[in-house]
Amino acid sequence: MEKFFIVISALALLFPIYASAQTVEEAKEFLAEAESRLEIASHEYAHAAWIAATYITYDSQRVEATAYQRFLELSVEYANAAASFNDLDLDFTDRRKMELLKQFLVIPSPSDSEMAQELAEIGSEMSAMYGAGEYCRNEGITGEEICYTGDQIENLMRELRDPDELLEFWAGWRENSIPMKPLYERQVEIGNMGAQELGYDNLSTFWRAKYDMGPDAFAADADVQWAKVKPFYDALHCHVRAELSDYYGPEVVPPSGPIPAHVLGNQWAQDWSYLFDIVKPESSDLGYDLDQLVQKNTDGPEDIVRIAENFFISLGFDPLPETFWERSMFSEPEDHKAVCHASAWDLDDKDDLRIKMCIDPTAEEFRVVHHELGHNFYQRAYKEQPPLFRGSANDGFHEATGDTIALSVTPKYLVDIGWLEEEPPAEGDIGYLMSMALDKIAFLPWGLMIDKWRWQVFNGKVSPDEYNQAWWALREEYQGVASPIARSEDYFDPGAKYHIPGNTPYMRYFLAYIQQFQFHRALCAEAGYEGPLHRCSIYGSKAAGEKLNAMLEMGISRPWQDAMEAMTGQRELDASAIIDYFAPLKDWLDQQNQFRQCGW
Ligand code: X8Z
Ligand code: ZN
Repeated sequence: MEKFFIVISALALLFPIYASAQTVEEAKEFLAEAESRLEIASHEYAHAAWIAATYITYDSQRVEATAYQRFLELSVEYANAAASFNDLDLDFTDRRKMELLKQFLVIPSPSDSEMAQELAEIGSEMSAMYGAGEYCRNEGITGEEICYTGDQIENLMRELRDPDELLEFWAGWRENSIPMKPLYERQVEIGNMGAQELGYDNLSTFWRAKYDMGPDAFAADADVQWAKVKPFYDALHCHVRAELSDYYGPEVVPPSGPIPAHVLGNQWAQDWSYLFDIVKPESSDLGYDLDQLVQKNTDGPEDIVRIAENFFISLGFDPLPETFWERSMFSEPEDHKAVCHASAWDLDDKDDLRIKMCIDPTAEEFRVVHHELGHNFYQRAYKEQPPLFRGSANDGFHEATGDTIALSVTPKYLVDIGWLEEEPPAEGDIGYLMSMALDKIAFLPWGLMIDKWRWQVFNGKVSPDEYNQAWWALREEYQGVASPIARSEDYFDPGAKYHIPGNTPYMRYFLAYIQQFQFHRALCAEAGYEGPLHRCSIYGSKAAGEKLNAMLEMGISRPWQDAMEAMTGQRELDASAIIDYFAPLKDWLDQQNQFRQCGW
């Protein structure tokens, strides 16, 4: 009863004129006011969040939490007020804005100031815990204590091949997330109350309601796309497990069952690219090593970013503004803690674009830089839209844009920019496809299982005393990956991945990894390319750039299906593009696996 009173009084204060029967005119006024006030609050929050992410201190977290609380409360008030216009007959644009207003936040709080404050503080605290996380051990003859940041451990685990060391870093990093568990539990509790106040069953339906289709239809479509790619994943898993078992011996990697999670060349076993040397096809030499090329041809982090920027410029996009270079964070700071996980920022919806990343000269991070710039060029393309339409068609589109460009980082492109003398012969294609599949195909079940876990946590199917067990059950079911050591509920292994404490939905990456191949196929056609998709580079194609820009400019003003159609002619997510792209590799894998027992 009391809560009801608080809601009404807050709304009455904010929008006295909307309390009685509403008109279309009032709805328009309401939207104009919401857009303008939320814009101001979001910019204030963005600057505080930038400081908190690039300079982790007690005070920067306090300032961020306060700014976020303001933004959160305002968003919740407008979201609730939007519901009061539900029965009004509005035009397409206004109706869409009302819906977007309701779904604006990632985790809504209930309209209760104390809970909004608690939610904001939990968010800051967990992000800072993740960003400041480290693993320390005594080393050398002096036994001196050496500490490794999360970013340093991530880098080490790419190249390390000693299974004991790998296990030590793997387990050491997961000590950091233990204290996150009670915070996470409480965040879910408050978020569920917030979602319910907005008329959703829980956060699971709230998160799945953002895709211009019903929440259950969305989840079902993801399963359908996954089912199409799964045979490919199974074949890759089978080959990789066999080669790893040969390499490490059956005591470390058993030839059957799931693969232990610490030996896949990545802290989270989400990208297997760094296993290339172990699993590569002997008969098909890739002909070059992108890690070495990046090291040889670039001179520090900023230079890597300039090369990626140049790709976008070649498509007809304007160069990034001077402030991008002045204000971005390209390297891990030496004298203070920062959140190294890469992100792209737009601080004023005009031109204050930045990235925050601890760039190392590796092939993986070269791709990530393209990924991040994709966000920035998208943000700039939709900045002319009204505030509520400044967003990607759905969150998968934001994630797919830079990756689509990175798919054009082919041997031909490397020749174009002078990094390679000549294109390797077609016999190297299987090697190339293998290197790409270790990234793109290996990722998909991970991309899917993270939010499957969160959906179950949100809707109560998984309770806090089952968090870790449910996590590992999904990792085994989808990825065929197992924990190398027993994990009890004392641990909170989901928290060892940025997006859980950072509260970033993850289905966006699953979608992106599928649709980037649709985008690549469409842009290659637009560029007039004919030939196998994996050899296509759209570098320098103004036609492809225009096509891409036309879609980016739409922002989220139309259902994503319209944006997909504008770009690809298709109105749906379609895994056939990724399957076509990798088809030659599938035949090769099937041959390799002929006499192997696959599955786990
Ligand atoms: O988080 C990211 C980007 C920032 S939006 C670097 N990615 C996911 C991850 O690292 O887990 C890109 C691929 C998946
Ligand atoms: Zn991203």
